[in-house]
Amino acid sequence: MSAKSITNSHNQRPSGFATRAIHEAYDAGEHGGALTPPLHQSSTFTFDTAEHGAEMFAGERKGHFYSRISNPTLDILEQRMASLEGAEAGLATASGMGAITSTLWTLLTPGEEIIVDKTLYGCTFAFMRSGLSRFGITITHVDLTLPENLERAISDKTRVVYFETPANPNMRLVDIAAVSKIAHTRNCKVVVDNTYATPYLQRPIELGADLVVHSATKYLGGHGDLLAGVVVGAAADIGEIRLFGLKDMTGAVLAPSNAMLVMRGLKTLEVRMDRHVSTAGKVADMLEQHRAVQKVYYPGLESFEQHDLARRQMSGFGGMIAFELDGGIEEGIRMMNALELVQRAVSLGDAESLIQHPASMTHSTYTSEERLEHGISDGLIRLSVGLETPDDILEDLSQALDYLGRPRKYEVAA
Ligand code: 4LM
Repeated sequence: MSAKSITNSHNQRPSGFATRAIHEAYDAGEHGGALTPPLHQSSTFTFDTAEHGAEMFAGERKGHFYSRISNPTLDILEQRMASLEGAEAGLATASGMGAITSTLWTLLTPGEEIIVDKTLYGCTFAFMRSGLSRFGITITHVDLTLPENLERAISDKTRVVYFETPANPNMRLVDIAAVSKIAHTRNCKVVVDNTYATPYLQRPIELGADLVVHSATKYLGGHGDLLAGVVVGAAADIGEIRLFGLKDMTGAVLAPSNAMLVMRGLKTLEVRMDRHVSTAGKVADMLEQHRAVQKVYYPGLESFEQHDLARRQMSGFGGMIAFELDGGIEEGIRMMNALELVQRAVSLGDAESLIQHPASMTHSTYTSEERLEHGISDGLIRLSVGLETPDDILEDLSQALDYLGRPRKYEVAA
């Protein structure tokens, strides 16, 4: 699969990530010199003749005719995302859930099986358990952190293998190359939710995955002012998801004005991610040292169980951290309530640092037994490290942890 990408005209090398995030698929010269792509706020597109319309519907002529199928503004975003992920084609959707549901309704039919990792974002888990399963699809949860588990579980019924890496909320990683290799021996499609890492830090298609889904609401948009989703992959797969999953099954079409905002976010994705990563590294170190903190889950820490895999498949460790306190969730709630700068809110990847409690918020779609089984502890706290001045974030978290008044670790040991 080859990425379609702009190239540097002097030496023909492919343009860099940031250049493509800013320029891919747009030529100002074709739009009266407008630096920013035009906003095509139009539901429908006119035909020169009735025959022209019929040819469009028959797929005999290219072009836009109704925005539930395609739109010129979304087209630029879709091509940009395909280029950034190293995919042939892309499709924009109204939300991350719109991308996931449009994709899976397309790939699966009753009687087939989807194998999914143990840990998923709460609504993705709910869609599998209460949505897909109602329509005769078998959902099998397998611990994909050990790829050999897939080898044992996969069967002739399996059509799709689906996972997040890093996983929301406990940061578990899945070896994309190893899992894809096993899945492909049985002709299964591999779908990776790359929301946490973004294509700047991890490109699943280059590692063997077939399709990548995103909640563009998070880092891609980056400013907490929109909902959006994206799926990228082979042109044939994306064409099917567009014409069946999106057009007929979900109708989860992205508004052109929101596509503009996602494209604005993409222009600064690289610089924002560099900052998220560097501050998150400092925050993870501070948390690990703090006397009130029992365990920190951040792929960049040497103590992180899958640190070697993180170094292999990611070019940076991301901006998301999960941690548990010695005093469990009672102290977690006191700590969150003592924060002054970090905002108590779900979602992630925004300029503002955000903190939340998965068991009672984003992952309350799991029953408490399911959370136990799926590795989401009740004491886990999730932090999305924002773009504020790093020392201000560190100080706010430190003062909230100090407020718990725990003795220093060496005092406990003494
Ligand atoms: C949250 N997450 O965790 P839309 N995939 C992943 C996600 O984290 C999310 C979605 C898909 C959170 C929302 C409240 C890994 C969402 C779904 O919200 O539909 O754009 O994305 O805090």
